[in-house]
Amino acid sequence: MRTVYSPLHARHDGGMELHRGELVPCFEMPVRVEYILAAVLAAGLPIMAPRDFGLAPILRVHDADFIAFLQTAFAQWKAVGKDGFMLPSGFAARSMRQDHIPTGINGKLGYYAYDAGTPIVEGTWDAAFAGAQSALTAAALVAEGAPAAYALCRPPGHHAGYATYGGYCFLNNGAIAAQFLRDQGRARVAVLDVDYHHGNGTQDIFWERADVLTVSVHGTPESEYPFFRGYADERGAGAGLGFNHNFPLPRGTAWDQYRATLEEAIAAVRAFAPEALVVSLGVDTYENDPISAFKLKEAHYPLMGAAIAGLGLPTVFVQEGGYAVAEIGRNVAGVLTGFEGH
Ligand code: OKP
Ligand code: ZN
Repeated sequence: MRTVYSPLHARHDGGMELHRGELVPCFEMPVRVEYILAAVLAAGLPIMAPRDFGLAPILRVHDADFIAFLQTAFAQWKAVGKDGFMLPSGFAARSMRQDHIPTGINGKLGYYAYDAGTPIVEGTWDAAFAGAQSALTAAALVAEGAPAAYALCRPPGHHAGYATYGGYCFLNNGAIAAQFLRDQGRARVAVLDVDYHHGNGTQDIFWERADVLTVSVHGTPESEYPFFRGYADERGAGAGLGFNHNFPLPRGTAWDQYRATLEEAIAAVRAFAPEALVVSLGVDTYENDPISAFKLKEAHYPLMGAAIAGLGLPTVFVQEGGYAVAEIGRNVAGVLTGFEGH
């Protein structure tokens, strides 16, 4: 399968994030991509640049005012004399107004963001836009008949909702790819999210939809980010009721338990009989990940890829998390080669 990659990802270099009460250097850093690129090249996957699909397929899953905010936020920050990176410091939480978007930049940040760990810098929009184009290009390859394609997106996407950002994510690359496949005529599309963190943004976007199944296997939100989504009783609403499946697992989960749950998730995808699959591929399930607590080892990633390949579906892999930077490349390549060689 081909890897779609843009060097523009490097324009997003967030600086610092608020992590468990302390301002620390961002875990989600540009060098992650260099390790992944080296590993997928070593595994023999050809690299290509994204095509430009413009804004229209992004606006199929995101609110137009939210997108305008992402495009202009840094300029507004500069206009009030600031520079560097921006983090919100007040949020539209319970009992606060949800029906008014403040005109000032600090209010806007708190309106659209839901954590203080996702800095925006001058190049964030360019990087996020390029990542979305990579996801769209991978989806187009699959729509055109490729059995699989891999979008090396950065920043990640699965925490970005219809009109919200957080968890290092701004544009939901996996959701954009899934909607693109729908718009190319695939009647039912499934998103399988194997990142350590619940894919709350993808769940949000397709919550009331019966044509896009969302399935996530992740660390329990009782203790793990994003804390307020990802519980097993969240099953969708309206027409989408029964088309969202969450599989939270405890901290310390190792391969045997993980594999059994992954098989349940895969069975849910199979029962939906989708015409295409999007995999939100985070490898922060790895035992040495600095912000996560599963115990998967390098040897398990090819097994994960082979298990996903067992679905026999045209598949778009979209890069999400993974913060043990020196090892994530091998783990990503392990999933992709395990998928191809199953
Ligand atoms: C993004 B992805 C914990 C801070 C966690 C957010 C983690 C986002 C993960 N106190 N910060 O799903 O890999
Ligand atoms: Zn993650």
